[in-house]
Amino acid sequence: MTSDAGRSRPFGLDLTREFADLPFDGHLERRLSALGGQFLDQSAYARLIAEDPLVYEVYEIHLPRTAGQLLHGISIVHPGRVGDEYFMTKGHFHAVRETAELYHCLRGRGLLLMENEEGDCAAEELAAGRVVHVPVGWAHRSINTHEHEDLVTFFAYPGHAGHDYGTIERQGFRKVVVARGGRAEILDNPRWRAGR
Ligand code: PAN
Ligand code: ZN
Repeated sequence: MTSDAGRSRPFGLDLTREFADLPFDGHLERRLSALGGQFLDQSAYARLIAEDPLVYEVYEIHLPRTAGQLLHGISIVHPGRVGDEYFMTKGHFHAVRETAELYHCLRGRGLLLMENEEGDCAAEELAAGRVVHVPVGWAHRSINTHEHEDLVTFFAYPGHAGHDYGTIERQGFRKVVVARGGRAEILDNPRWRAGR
């Protein structure tokens, strides 16, 4: 593993190559069991949990988690569904709300679902070449709406942002994205409740 100090020298990454061959410092895998309570169809979740499929992976560059740094890496959401609902990331607010993030979609198709604490919601399309700006104060979750291809994004955010997963774990997002007649539809989340 490369030390943080090693990353004080300039470096470049060729993101057209296989990510497993690139000099990332960390690799995180999240299986379905890490997303308990987030999917609407609890019986579909219970059926799938026996095999506990890999839902998404994150490759990271390790840098100091301090203001001024730009943390970055690659997120890969695999294709799949729980009932009608597409595979997605846990989603989070940044612990320091006044920190933004950029996502650049490299491959695949999906949505970046966002909401803020005032109750505004947004969903921006992710497709190769698209960049999405997550403003300060907006929670974000990436969702793979393709039937069989990975959704691959490059992300970058401030070093001191931190992650607040608890708020979303408790209350979910206000919107859900489901497959309806072969298309992705954004619906109100019937299970959403403020401060749950
Ligand atoms: C991304 C996300 C990554 C995985 O690096 O952390 O896509 O999603 P979860 O963190 O919600 O599991 C990011 O937004 N960092 O701030
Ligand atoms: Zn983030």
